[in-house]
Amino acid sequence: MNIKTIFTVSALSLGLLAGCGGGGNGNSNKSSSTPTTSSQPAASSLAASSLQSSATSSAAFNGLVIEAEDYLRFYDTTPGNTTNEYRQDAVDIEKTNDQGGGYNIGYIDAGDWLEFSLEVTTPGTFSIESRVASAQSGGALLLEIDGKAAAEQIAVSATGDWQTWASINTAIGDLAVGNYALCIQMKSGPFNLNWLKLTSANGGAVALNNTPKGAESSCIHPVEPPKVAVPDRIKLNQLGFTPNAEKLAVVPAVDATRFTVVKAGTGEQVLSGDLSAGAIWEPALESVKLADLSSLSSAGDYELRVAGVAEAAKFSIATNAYDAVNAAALKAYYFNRASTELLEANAGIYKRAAGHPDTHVLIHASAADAKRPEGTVVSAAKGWYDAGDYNKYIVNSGITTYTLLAAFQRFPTFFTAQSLNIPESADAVPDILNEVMWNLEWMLAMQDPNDGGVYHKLTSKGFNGFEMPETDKSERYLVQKTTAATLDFAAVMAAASRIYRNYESQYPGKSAQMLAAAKSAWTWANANPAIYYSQPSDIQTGAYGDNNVSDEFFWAGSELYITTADNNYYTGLNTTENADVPGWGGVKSLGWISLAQNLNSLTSAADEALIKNRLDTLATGIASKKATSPYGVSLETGDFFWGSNSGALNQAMMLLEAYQLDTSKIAYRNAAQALFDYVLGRNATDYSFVTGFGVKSPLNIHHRPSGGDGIAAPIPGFIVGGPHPDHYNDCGSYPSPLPAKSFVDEQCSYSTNEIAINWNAPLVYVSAALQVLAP
Ligand code: 9MR
Repeated sequence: MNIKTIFTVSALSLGLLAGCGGGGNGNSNKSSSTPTTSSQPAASSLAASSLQSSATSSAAFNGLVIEAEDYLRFYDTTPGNTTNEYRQDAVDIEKTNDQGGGYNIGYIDAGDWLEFSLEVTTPGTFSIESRVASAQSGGALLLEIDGKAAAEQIAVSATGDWQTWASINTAIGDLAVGNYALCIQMKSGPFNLNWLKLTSANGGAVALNNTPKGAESSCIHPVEPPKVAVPDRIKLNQLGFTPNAEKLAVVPAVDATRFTVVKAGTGEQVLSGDLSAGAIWEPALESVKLADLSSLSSAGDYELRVAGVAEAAKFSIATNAYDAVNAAALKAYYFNRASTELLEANAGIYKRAAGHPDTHVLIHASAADAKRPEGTVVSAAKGWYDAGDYNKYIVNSGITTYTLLAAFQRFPTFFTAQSLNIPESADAVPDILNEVMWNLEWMLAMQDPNDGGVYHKLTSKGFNGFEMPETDKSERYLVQKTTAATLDFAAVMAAASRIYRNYESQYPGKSAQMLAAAKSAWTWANANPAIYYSQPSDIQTGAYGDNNVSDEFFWAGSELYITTADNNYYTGLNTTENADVPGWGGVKSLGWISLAQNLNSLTSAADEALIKNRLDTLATGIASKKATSPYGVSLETGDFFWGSNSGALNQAMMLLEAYQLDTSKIAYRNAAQALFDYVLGRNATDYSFVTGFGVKSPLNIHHRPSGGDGIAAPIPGFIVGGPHPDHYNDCGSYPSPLPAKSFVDEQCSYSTNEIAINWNAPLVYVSAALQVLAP
């Protein structure tokens, strides 16, 4: 980025068009480049004398066409040159199929800009025609004259293809005689830009100037550094608390030093206390104080009041505070089932037809071998859709399915008492295990019976539109067997085999089948220890790529050891591995969790003290961050990544695992409660991030069924990904660049407002755990 290039005129074929019309039709293949963010740009510039102008004479002014590729200065947010045509700086220029040929600017991202210099020779009222093409909607540009907006931002909607061109005419008003800098500010991409044409309806005339105006480009707008703010409301867990939970609220750093709590309705004061000193929480640059309401433990409805804060915060205390959110978070899996109709009796208003039978799935070239050549038809029905899309990915299914089983293993009484009203609810199996079985059956079908290897994903070639499952008829494929998918599969199957052993009469033979599947997957992975996912060129869906599988070996080895009691698996483990916060690409802690959960049945080969220590060390670190946080939560700036809410909940899950090994460590439970409070409202966005729960929750989630069903309210019980500052240009603008505030409740925001099965799973675990462990 910001590559300053020596530019010679001989390298150019200068476009000297004076008026192009009509839309070309092309088929160039284009996608937007990987975005990077950057600080304030420094302009790159051309030698002033190196360009010729394409101005027409002012005597008979018929319009001035400015070829986009003939900019004088530019800024490009992405490093490198994707196309290497025409000029070799960071701007991506490609040949155009538009009428008149030549070149267009492509791979446009928000933040890019191009600068030209105009010489108005006769005053007049001017318009600018922008020649654009895009296969997607959502592009936008802003025309600036001398650094000031010359018109409203121009939306670039889809033209049908990257080389199907359309003109957008924009009035820019009066210009007097003189020299002006024209800036094309790219406000959101991707789209392509071929040229701009200036015209005047009342006799004005303008020519191109080859010298950029001023030493400093007026296209550069200094970015105001975000300022510390005092929030305008109290933030707390919008679902309330169980009686013995630590109950913290974040309060704006107003002058008041005390808080009071009154009973809702009667106004009777039941508690008052000191607020903590004001401090700034860095991820949101918010100046806040903390109110500790923990000494209040009687069930009821309350209001927290602080002088100087306009609105009191309502909250409640109940022993079953998290029953409903837990059941909804689990029921969300039912709503994301593939290959089945959702009946009104179970799904209510969210009933829908069956989609994606997945009984006719093709082996993709990347997965072909002698026994299953490309195009072989395989059946791999059932399973859950991964997220807002309709594809099914083994790596992400691995951690998801396991986390639900781990929740059941820890809290069997809680889950056995629960009824989700799913089709299997009447049987003798806890609903959570019925639901998990829906995905396990699909996972089993993802193993190649010929060699034990497991396909990475079942997917269509690209993401389909926002339609209901039954209307998506895209061909679906099994793509590439990988070591990561095979090991995740082995781990889940070994763990599931232990749990479903107790349900042999309901699932005859399943436990044994799963263990055998785990073993053959393990064998394949050891024979193929480094086959990493590589996205084939014709596939565009989620990658879940992972080039380090030491953690997957650790997890799978741990599960096979626990299930088989074969010491060879344990001695093969790299027990120098520490525990960390798990995620789809980092799963070693799932092994540590299982070892901890099964301490009573491990062979003497296992080092009990070591296992406990691994979890305890991690929990100590997380709890100490919470202890010093102005928000009373362990999250720091680095914790705001894609799916940050699941990062928070996975931290909480690890804390709660450590707490259950030593229930004197109440700080671990409190730190977990804080993270749970965070996702349910004690955060810088004021959202409860779970659909249908809390005072203010996301309405426009990136979830195809919720977007396509014609029902305003999204399906309840899904946690959205949450704030993080890298937006991949998915939506026009975000309310703040600050990590903890970078969230928008828009369907376009797949980077912050999508839902995913691996994000819901720790919500299920943590909501059950906190209710059971702090009654
Ligand atoms: O959760 C995934 C996140 O960690 C990655 O950064 C992101 C980009 O690769 O993909 C996320 O997973 C998406 C998956 O690839 C496709 N289905 C939707 C998932 C959630 O956004």
